[in-house]
Amino acid sequence: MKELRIIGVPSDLGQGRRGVDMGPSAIRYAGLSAALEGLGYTVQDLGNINVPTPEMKEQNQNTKLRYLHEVTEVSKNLCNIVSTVVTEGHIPIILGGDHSIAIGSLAGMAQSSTNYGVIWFDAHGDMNTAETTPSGNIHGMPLAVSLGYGHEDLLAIGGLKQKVKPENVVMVGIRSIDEDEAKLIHETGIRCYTMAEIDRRGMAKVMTEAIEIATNGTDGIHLSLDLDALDPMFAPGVGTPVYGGVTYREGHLAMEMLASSDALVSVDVVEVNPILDERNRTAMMAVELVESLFGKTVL
Ligand code: Z70
Ligand code: MN
Ligand code: MN
Ligand code: MN
Repeated sequence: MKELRIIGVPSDLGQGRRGVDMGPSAIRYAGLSAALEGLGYTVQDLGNINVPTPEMKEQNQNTKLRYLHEVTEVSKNLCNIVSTVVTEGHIPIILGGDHSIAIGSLAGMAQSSTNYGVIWFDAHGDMNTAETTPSGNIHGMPLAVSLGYGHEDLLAIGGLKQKVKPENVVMVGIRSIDEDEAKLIHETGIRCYTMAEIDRRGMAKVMTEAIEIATNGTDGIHLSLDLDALDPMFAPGVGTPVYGGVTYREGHLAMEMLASSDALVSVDVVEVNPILDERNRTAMMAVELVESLFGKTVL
């Protein structure tokens, strides 16, 4: 059995609201390591990556991308650590932080293979570029960057421009896309399972297809799990909650189906914000979902 490595990235540089930098602590406190050890895994926590706080003055830069320089540095460090973990044959579990950290995790994965499928579990598309972003927040851009679209500093992380191939990328849980962001989704042709489609066809069918697309000719699946994919009823502690999300049961079903696929190679768990949470519920939800992802069943 593969061993698991936990990497914390306490970054809130990719978005406008403080608190998400405490995500790794909250998820650890909710019992992540013990839960995974309880499933029989060998788990090693590698601690946190060093991340500057937003109060340290943002480096002067002529770009509307907020904290571009700092996000770039953090992403390079994460890229190196993820790459080492995967080269050693282990599965990285990368704890955010906001979703900008996925730039570094996917760059790290791409060091050993540019042939991973990606399941982007999110309310949002995260497919903005400098041209389309309404906010300047880099957490709205990581999927675009990984597909080879965006600021050259972000594309250069890890040395290759395109980290993943659009034909093996799927989005699940989508219900909030910016007007200009939609164009890039159509242009790249990535498969986007909106909440409307999940409602019509059911999570089981959607995940069967999603896993098929993400494993078709690939070396495995990277899951990027943004907790705001879940309905705020089950995951209130996120910076940008959107009504009408994935339910508790649909979320677990999706993770259980991924576990059965036996194709998971790496996972991000992002956007847990303890300041906005209720008694650490969202971090506990995150741990529960990760347990299902790594094979927890009733019997
Ligand atoms: C918006 C933007 C976003 C996560 C919000 C929001 C993006 N599309 N991503 N929460 N995880 O600012 O680009
Ligand atoms: Mn912030
Ligand atoms: Mn996201
Ligand atoms: Mn989101």
